[in-house]
Amino acid sequence: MAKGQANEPTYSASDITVLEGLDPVRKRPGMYIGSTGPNGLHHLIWEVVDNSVDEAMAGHCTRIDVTLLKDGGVRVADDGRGIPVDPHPQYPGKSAAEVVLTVLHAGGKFGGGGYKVSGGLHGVGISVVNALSTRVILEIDRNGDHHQMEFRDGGKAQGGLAVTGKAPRDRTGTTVTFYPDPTIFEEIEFRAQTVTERLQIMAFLNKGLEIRFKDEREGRESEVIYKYNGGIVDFVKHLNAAKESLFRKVANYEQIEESMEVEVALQWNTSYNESIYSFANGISTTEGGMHEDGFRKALTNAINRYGRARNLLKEKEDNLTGEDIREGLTAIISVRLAEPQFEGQTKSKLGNVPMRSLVERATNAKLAEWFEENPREANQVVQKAIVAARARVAARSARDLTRRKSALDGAGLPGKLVDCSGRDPRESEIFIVEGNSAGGSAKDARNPKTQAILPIRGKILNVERARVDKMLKNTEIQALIAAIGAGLAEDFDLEKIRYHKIILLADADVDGSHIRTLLLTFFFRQMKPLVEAGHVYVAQPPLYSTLVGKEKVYLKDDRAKERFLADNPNHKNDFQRLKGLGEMDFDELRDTTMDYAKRSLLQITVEQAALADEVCSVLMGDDVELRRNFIQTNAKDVRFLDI
Ligand code: 0RA
Repeated sequence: MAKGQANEPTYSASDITVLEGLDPVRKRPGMYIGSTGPNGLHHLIWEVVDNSVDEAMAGHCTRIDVTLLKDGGVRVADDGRGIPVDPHPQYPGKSAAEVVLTVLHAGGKFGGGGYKVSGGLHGVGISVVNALSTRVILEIDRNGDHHQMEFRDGGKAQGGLAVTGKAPRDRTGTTVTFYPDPTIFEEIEFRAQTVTERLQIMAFLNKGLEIRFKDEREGRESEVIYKYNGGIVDFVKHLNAAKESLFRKVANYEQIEESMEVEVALQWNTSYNESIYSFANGISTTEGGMHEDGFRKALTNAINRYGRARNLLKEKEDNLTGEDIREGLTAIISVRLAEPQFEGQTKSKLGNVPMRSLVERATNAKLAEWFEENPREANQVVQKAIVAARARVAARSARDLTRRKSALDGAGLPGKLVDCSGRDPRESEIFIVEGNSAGGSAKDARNPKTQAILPIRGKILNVERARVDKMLKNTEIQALIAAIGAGLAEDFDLEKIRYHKIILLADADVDGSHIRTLLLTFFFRQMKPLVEAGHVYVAQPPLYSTLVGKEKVYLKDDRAKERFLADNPNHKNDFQRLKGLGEMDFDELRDTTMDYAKRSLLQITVEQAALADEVCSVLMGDDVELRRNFIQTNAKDVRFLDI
């Protein structure tokens, strides 16, 4: 019988099976931790650490140690009050601690105040970690005793909680050691960087809390301590460390009401990007929400009021827009509330309406006060926003001009472009070539029906360092935009691209690497969908060639050469070193970059483009030490991204 018809039996309470214990978690792990991939695996750590952080937020814990053990386990130790060890009133014969680890959603504090981390996938309880582990060891120091208990195979208690000795003098705290179940997870290897990134943010968000990370795994030993007495003020300083801040001070204010609190820290830098990061109960809200809305609205309001009051903005002038004001802004908004509602596609948008009003009121009152107390800084912010507003108007007219131009003179293609004759973008490619001479050889070697050539002169503009209006005045940039034919930034329309392969052709030396980095930054910042859809490529001209009989064989680099020699021990050690694009002859250029069958192209990923962007943004910073560290860890090339 179809569902919902009149005589369908009705359900009564007795029909609903009460799911006991942890079986449901093992049956549908995704419901509790999101996935059984790397995200879900790391979620186990977050779950345990969140409990310790809750204890810190309640004012009872000052230090958390997270250790990746040699044998694949994870240990999280805190110096909180220790999970209660006395018998649980509702579960005869069981300690409260055992209940916390074996009953779903029993992880919360029994009564008492404080904000529990309880949104989205968080706050499901340590019992979930127990359910998804082959082994869990629980240790509690409380009432002067050291207690211990073990669970196996998805949370089966191996005897009860037992006193195994004395606690170290005056010590209280909880230590949870767990081993993820390999039959549940696709992979059970933790990634240190994923863990440390998160721990560092937790330390920033919990002022004064010391979080130590230790990797004891063989060959990967490392140790790091995060402790920030300045909290989110230190977070802002950290984010701006690689940039040039507009002034030294970091504005900071907080407001606490009955069941909600907000803390904000902000500073401007001389860049043109906005970096606002918001959190609710320590959880990153990447989709924004009420707290961000309230902040933005009040920030715009406070700056305009200040500008008017000080006559920095004249009567006849328009108000500054939020966008102008947020240019170069780095801000952290951290809120805590009793029952956070996480909404949106990725459940990372805060939905609690009263939070908007709290953040708005706090910002209107306290940020305005900060501006009054720091007039020099406030003036700088207003001046920067005024310049941004002018640039915005200039950029609009520059963009309109570009648009009108292309509407008027047909395609409006740049004079330097050697276009292909074919009109199907799917079959067309454009080579962006460094220098005019290389452009000339490329023109001879190409297939004129499908391959276009755009020579560009030397180094293009670093778009990280220039505002949109300046960028649009640059002739090389103009040529790029016009040739690709799909606009830029918000107006970029992937449907309109004139070529499906945008191929960067530059030498394998430092200069070539520099120009590639600048171009990738441009595409990443201004035509991101192009990168995301995989239309951007780098041609990799080989370093060597050699003759096998009459056929010329190309070898990418020294490794390829060695491998070739190993495979062909009788080959005469006679290799020609190719000097670079400018000096390649017609055949060489055709074989290595133009000929579909022989050439080697590297499709650029979003990650690679993002890295190029970071290289550009770091290179403009003043912090030499940070710059050196960044380049050493991220870019093979000493100066630029080497792909
Ligand atoms: C329930 C009640 C109390 C503390 C905790 C749980 C607690 C849980 C975890 C998990 C990791 N570390 C933890 N620390 C504490 C309050 C106990 C009291 O009132 O003394």
